[in-house]
Amino acid sequence: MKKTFTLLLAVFTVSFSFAQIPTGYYDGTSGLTGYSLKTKLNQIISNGALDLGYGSGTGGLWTTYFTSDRDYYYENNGTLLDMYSEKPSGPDAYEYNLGQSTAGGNQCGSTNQNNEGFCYNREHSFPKVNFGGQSAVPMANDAHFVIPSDYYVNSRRSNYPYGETAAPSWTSTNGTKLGNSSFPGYSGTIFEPINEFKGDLARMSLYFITRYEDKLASFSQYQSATNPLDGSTNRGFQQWYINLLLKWSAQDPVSQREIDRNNAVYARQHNRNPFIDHPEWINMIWTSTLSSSETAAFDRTLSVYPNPVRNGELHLAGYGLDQIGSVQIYSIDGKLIQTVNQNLKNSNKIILKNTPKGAYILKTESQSVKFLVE
Ligand SMILES: [Ca+2]
Ligand SMILES: [Ca+2]
Repeated sequence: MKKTFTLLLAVFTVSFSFAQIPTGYYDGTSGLTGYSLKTKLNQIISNGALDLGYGSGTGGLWTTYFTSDRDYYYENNGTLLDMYSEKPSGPDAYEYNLGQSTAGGNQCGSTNQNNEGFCYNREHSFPKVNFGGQSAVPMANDAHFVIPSDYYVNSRRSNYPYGETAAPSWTSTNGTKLGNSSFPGYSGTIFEPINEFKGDLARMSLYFITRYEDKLASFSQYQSATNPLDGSTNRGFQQWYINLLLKWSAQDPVSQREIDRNNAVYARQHNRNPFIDHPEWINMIWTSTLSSSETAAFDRTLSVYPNPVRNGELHLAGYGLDQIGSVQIYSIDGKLIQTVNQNLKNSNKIILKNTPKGAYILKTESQSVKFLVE
């Protein structure tokens, strides 16, 4: 009897914690992995999605923020939750009331000021210049990645990709940084949010390349040095950016605030961010498998020595190694075994893990090579 009750309770608890995902919303995803899962999610989250407009005065995104972006988690006072100024462990340097100034709010109007704390506006967390600007809808109006933020920090961010910097040239009141990238694979200027929100913003960018998968090829006309899109419809972003977003998503897992935000945006816009509902899908899409063309294609300029590998470590040789910031080791049937985030400029030695005797594929962003372990 007790056992039955415990089981019922477990079933109840599970169904309760997912109660906000509409029944059947993700039907058809079972058994899918890799880019076929991503394409299925594209269909699901595009179906019935509303474009509520950017909003002038009180409409569109300005209205959505009243339910999606309030602080009930830190100061817990219902002011705007701005990820570029929120200080999770201390009082914020400034806080914003929602709404227009005529109603006592701090929404930006026609005058702005070049310092923090003056007003909040709308920030395309994936920069709109990368997909055609404000007239490119529904992208430009999508609350799943267009977030409220301080006007001045937003303007300092400009169109730079997210990233990590070891030498910030500017730091905001909550520790958000601007500087040259120290993340392997990119050396341009980047914008680094605080740790608390790295996963939130990573899952927003992964949403973008899934929701707009069928439009990604058309965005290649907006390619620029600061645009991390790679022109493909499947992977979406350049490999270094995928590596960054996957790292951030793993180190800052889904929080109650993100779940609440996803539900609030869904209530308005009628579509969801699947990577908040099912964060395990991120690795299933971007790292779990090689496509059959990738397992077939090997590049002769990259080599492994010694081959076969006998003592659990290998070295890489070839042209352009100093540009490589990460490699993946796959089993011969295309399953990811190990990801090595290491700048090969510093060392070309790789220590293998979980590789019993057999054949493997080592893959960099642009090359792959087969090797044996004995
Ligand atoms: Ca706050
Ligand atoms: Ca977070």
